[in-house]
Amino acid sequence: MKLLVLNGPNLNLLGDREPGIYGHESLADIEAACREAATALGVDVEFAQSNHEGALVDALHAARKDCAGVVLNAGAYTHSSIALRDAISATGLPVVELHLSNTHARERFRHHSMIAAVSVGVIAGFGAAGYPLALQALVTHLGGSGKP
Ligand code: CA2
Repeated sequence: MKLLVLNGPNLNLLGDREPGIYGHESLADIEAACREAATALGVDVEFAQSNHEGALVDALHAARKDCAGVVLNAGAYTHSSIALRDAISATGLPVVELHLSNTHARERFRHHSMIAAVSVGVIAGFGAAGYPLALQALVTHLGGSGKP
C-alpha cells in the first residue's frame, strides 16, 4: 500500500524562517520522518511539494492511480481553494488534512478550511510530529493495524 504526503505553498521554506510558528525542521527532515514512520507502518510513501495550485490538483489526480490515501498540508490553499476541495471529492481518496500550526489559534482567516469537510480528519498544532501521526491515522482509517 502506498500513501502520498503532499505539501503546498511555501512549505519548501520550512526550517529557514518563522521557527516559532512552524518549528526548526526542514521539509527534508519531515520527509525523512515520514519515510521512517512508513517503514514502521509497513507502507510505501511518496512525498511531494508544490507552490502551484494546479500542480497540487494534478498530484491528487495522479495519486488516484497508485495511492490508497493522502496526507495533505495544503498550506494557505487550505483556506481558499475550491479546486483542491473538488479534486479531493473527485478522486474519492481518503485525505487527512494536516497543519504544523494550530490554525484555530491563529488569524481568523485560518480558521476556515475549504478541505476539512471532504477530509476524513484533521491534525493541527503538533508541528512536524503531526506527519507521522497523520500517516498512522490514515493507515488505521484504511483498515490497517498501524503495525507492519
Ligand atoms: O500550519 C500549517 O501547516 C499551515 O498549513 C502552513 C501555511 C499556512 O498558510 C496555513 O494557514 C497553516 C503556511 C506555510 C508557510 O511556510 C513557511 C515556512 C517557512 C517560513 C515561512 C513560511
